[in-house]
Amino acid sequence: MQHRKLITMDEFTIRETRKFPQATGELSSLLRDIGLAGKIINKQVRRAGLVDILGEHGATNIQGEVQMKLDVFANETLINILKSSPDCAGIASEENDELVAFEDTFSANSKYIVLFDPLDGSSNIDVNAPIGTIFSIYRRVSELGKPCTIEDFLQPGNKLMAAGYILYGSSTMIVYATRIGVNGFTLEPSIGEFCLSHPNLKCPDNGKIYSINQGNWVKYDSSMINYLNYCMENNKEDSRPYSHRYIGSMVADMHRTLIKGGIFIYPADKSSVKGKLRLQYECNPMAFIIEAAGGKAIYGTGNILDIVPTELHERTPIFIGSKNMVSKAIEFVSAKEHVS
Ligand code: AHM
Ligand code: MG
Repeated sequence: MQHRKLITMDEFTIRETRKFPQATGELSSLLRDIGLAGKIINKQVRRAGLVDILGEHGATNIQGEVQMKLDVFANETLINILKSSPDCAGIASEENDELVAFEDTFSANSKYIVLFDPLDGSSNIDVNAPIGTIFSIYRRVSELGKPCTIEDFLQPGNKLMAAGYILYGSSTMIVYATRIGVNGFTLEPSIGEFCLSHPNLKCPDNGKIYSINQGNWVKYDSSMINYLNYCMENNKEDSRPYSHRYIGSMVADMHRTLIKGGIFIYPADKSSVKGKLRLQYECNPMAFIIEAAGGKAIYGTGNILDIVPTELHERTPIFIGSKNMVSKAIEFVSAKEHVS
């Protein structure tokens, strides 16, 4: 095949599918649908700062349509696109209390279900800081030909087929992982295509950045305090003290962690005994991506990906990033078993 420098995500997913003669192309086509939703959401995100001069959210625009809040818009965009996709049997979203099973014949015969956080870190919108969409794809376990069921959505992360995120940052990127690796694509706005820019991403085994909301210090237990003191101590051998970076937008903090190495932590604390972040919408997909890139993700003593969820909107503490940094954190953090 002739070497081509510019590879779009669509072209890439088709090439990847061809490596597996038994593959039907359904997973690739689902990833392309999510990429399409990402482009539509991106278009609205890029106009977010103009809302005040073009009309408040909730106000009626020139076309007579009521303007939606961005997170609601992102949620509806993903649901509508996946509903019309022949490859998705149903979805669960951080924004919806219940799962949505698509009941038409095509959808009922689809193999896959999708979970997503449509616009994570949305409190950052007001200050023009990066935000993101996070998604996970599982093969359903319920009977084909019928609507999907809750069992499809309560699978542990180690059953994921693919997961990824779209980062609306200084540029817009989609990064997704399958069992064969992690690849990143940057949106080239002039042609409206995600182009392969970060092939075969690997998370460095070590890093120099720790990322946590240190403002919660008074709520942390002594093991967390000891670990944070370790991060801030001088040590020439492993370049401590580490730098502290915390955007407060998981997708942005995790993207930096994936590329540069480091550790991202959202621990349990005295007021949130299971932490803040959601297992199925935030932690599992990020854990799957980081592990596919050679990193590590734990909740305490065990791996995030091994937690069997018991409800749709479960939370878990998370320590995720460069494998050596996460291993070091385990030494400090008193084992807090995940309680579902
Ligand atoms: P959200 O789903 O309501 O946007 O909350 C998730 C976000 C993450 O992106 C981020 O890592 C975390 O919440 C920040 O929380 P905090 O402000 O407590 O540090
Ligand atoms: Mg979120």
